[in-house]
Amino acid sequence: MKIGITCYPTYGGSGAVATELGIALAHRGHEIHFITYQQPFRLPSFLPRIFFHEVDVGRYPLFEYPPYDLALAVRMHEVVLTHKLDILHVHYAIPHATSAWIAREMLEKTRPDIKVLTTLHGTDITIVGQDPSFHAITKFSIEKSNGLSAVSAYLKDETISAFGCAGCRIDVIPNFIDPAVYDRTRYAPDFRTQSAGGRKVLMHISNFRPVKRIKDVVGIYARVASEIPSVLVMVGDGPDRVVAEQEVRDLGLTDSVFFLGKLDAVAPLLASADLFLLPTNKESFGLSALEALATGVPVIGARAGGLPEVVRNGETGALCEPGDVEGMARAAISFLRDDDKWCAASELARADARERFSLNEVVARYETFYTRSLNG
Ligand code: GMT
Repeated sequence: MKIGITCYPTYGGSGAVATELGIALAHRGHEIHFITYQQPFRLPSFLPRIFFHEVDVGRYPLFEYPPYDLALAVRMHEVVLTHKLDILHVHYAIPHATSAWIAREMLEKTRPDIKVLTTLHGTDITIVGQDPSFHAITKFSIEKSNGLSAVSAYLKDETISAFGCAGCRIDVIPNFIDPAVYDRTRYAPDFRTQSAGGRKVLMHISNFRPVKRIKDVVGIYARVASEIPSVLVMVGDGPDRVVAEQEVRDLGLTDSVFFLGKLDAVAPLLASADLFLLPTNKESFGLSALEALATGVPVIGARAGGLPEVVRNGETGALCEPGDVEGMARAAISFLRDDDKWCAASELARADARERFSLNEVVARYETFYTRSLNG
């Protein structure tokens, strides 16, 4: 198949999943065309059967808000015609599903067979899509897609309750990991040996947006650190990084909290972690948590959104009510104090991630999703 993939190419789970899906599909013989405003961050410079088409919005003094959605639609239209694509697969509904719908309308006469498939990832449904400014267009674009998938059953249910989507079929296709990459035996635990000085390592990776409850991450760590020699490693960047840095200063923890900024490859770093913290309000899936589990790192997080579909509470980690910083800290301490408990959770996490979320199985489900839409 010839598949166009559109996603947010910079940092974020949806862009990571979309890019790794494209790479895996190319390995399986499909031709992949990324149509994005920047080279996707997880895409290496060259891979066979993978092409990158940059969307250039241009600049014009009249445009205080350059119409990216239209530039994207025009680029999609052009790439479909030039490269004879079968499918446009967009990740994150806004504005990608809308641009793809426009492109399909433009192709009505020349390529009436082109299919638009949309994968819903999270805040496109739970936050942005429900904002009154975007609700109607999100509902419209979802309903106009030829196929829909959501990364968790929770997100599927949210989509139906927020948008109705009468008659929409939504396939639940979870996110995935490459077991060969998320394998702690492959990497030297450099952070642990060189920066943690024998202390336990707690880790958080995100784009530091308010939904992530970054202050809770620091709060959990502060309670753990008062009982167990440990460090906190914060990976990523975003609007709440300054909030977290201030909280760390206020709590006098600057010597043991490390802000590493954005990193492209997190697998080697995860190999140094003892616990992963993800107290997000409503995580539709929690790709970073899955990457941690696959690396054998138990996850402490919120019993909300799709995270309970990823983390087995009490087995591969612990989930508490959102905002229950005390409870999460107690759970973290119980894993860090008991080596047997930690080892059992770590091994189960690694095995469970491989059993339920391995790249090959999940990518095959996307292929079925594609084939069904082409035949439908
Ligand atoms: O929806 C977002 O907030 C952005 C998106 C992203 O690009 O990182 O995150 C969502 O998609 C990821 C990949 O499917 C999921 O692992 C995240 O849980 C989800 N984020 C939220 O639901 C907050």
